[in-house]
Amino acid sequence: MDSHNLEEQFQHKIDQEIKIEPKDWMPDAYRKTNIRQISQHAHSEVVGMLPEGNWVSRAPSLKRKVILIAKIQDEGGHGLYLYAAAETLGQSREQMINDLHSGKAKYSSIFNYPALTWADMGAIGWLVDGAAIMNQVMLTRTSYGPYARAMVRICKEESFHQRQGFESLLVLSKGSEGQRVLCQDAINRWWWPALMMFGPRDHESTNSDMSMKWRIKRKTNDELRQQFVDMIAEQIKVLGMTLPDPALRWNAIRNHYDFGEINWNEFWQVVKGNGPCNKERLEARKKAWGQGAWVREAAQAYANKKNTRTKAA
Ligand code: FAQ
Repeated sequence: MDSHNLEEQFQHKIDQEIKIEPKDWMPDAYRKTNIRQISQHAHSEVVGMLPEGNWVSRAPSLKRKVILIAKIQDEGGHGLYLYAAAETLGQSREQMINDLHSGKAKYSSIFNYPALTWADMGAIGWLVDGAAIMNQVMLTRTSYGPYARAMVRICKEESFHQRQGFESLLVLSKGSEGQRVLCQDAINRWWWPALMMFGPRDHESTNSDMSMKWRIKRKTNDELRQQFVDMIAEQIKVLGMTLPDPALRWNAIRNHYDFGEINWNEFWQVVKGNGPCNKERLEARKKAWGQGAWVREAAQAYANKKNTRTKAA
């Protein structure tokens, strides 16, 4: 069959909502963009452990410490499912990690901001995981089978993350004046970076057209961002706090909340590596990779030994 027919059949499958599986024929660009998105998603989960990891030893109670450790561990697990999903497309894990360390592969801009106070743990859970879920629920229906299936489990865990974050902020919001100030300050600092997680505006999104056609993405960056604003603008009322946006108001004609302009210059600066913590985050990942070398070597030696024994038997 010539490549034109193969592409037609491929698109027909996508349009019929039939999942694309690892051994199926797929256009090169579909494979590449899935490797790009899934690996960057995996990197985000793993780098995303760093801002919260910094607070494990300073959690205010045993209960909060246990919750935080469980959440961070989940994020590490999400990274692993996602690396495994990307490997089914023929990319080695080592190559993906090298691309992260060399700066070739991106990870979410949000993890280049510092977690300055305990209230940030709540704000990250509520706003960062909240934004992540908004995007990931859509991805449970993405066209590439292994990615879609990984997302189903990830979303279940992320919804616990979001709820624990909201509950943690709720406690602060009902606490002392000092706790209320901490809570509001964390919301103020995480709000705009959380909106940036959805990516550039649609007209600047270079990958969206093809990703929508191939149903890798099923909603655009701006659609998801609007959905997130509409959800959070209601939830903030329960906290009795405010969002740091004077332009935020309900628009009865659009049936959505209007909101202010994102600082796109800041977004692109962070994406290019010039955010407040970019260097620190990459250094931490490289150090962890180096320190983990003996674990990888030991696992490889054990696998080789097992293989030899099985063959001999
Ligand atoms: N940060 O053409 P588009 C989490 C890049 S997981 C950095 O619109 P696309 C869990 C983009 O890669 C959070 N770079 O791109 C957690 C592209 O560059 P490229 C991560 C960004 O792919 C919570 C260029 O800009 N979630 O938080 C960002 O169609 C708490 C043009 O953009 C995912 O990765 C950004 N924010 O749409 C963990 C979900 N936005 O690659 C720990 C899967 C855009 O061509 C604690 N990914 N860029 O060189 C996606 O849905 C998509 O990749 C988007 C971007 C929506 C992120």
